[in-house]
Amino acid sequence: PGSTPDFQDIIEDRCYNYTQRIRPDSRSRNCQEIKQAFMSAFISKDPCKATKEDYRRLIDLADPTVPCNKRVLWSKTKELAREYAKLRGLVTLEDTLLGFLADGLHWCGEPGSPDLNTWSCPDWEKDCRTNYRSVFWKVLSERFAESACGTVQVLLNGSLENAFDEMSIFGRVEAPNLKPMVTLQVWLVHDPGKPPRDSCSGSSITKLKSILSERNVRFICRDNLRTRLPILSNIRRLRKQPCGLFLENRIH
Ligand code: N1C
Repeated sequence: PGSTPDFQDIIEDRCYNYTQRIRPDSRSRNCQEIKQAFMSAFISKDPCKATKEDYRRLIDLADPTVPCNKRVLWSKTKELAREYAKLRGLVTLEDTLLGFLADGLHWCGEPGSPDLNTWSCPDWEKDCRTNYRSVFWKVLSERFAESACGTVQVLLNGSLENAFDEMSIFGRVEAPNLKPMVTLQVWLVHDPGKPPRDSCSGSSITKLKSILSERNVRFICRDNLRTRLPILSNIRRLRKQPCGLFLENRIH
């Protein structure tokens, strides 16, 4: 797809919504300035030549502060992770300003034009990895992981053959950027109707464990947690579910 129609208006609306309604306590932030910084990161540029540097100003304007022990990462479990974080007062990247602004959107520009490209933006697999959307999530995810402290949780999808995917952002960017002495708590969740396809002792999680031990990151894994992926049922049902993730109280 090309850029999301009305990209600029969406960014602006979301920014006001976030800074005035969702997190009115957050540091005062200038939404016009943030929108401008976002646009100037990619407008008029080759859509396959995104760099970290392009986003530096935007990131400096909206750097999140998230307390220790509060971060939730995910891979192929986005909706569930968001619900889980919300119930427990924890934070996913989409709960920070920049993650919230860009969630679900597409954007790119073209050289020599002041406008967004609305017909086609490059794809990570088919065209180029250094496209503006992929680089954005990479930079944000990297910072979110490397600044984490205490216990970080991650929800992985045990209904897949490889719950830990080395090519995902969690696998490529977040896990390898956790700091020594951080503890990673893995929750391996699977659809209640089906048998799990991966487990804490499976080869993909073993691989994750070895990446972490090289970095002196501590590792805890719990599996057989049944829940719908993505959440189709409402929160009340999840609370009642006898062996569901939401009744686990082992995390702090
Ligand atoms: O590639 P993934 O998941 O492992 O990435 C998820 C991981 C999370 O822990 C987040 O902190 O990386 C972060 N992240 C986002 O927050 C995010 N929001 C939207 C990464 N990607 C994000 N997106 C888009 O979804 C982005 O386009 C990316 O490629 C997908 C990630 O999907 P995934 O494979 O389920």
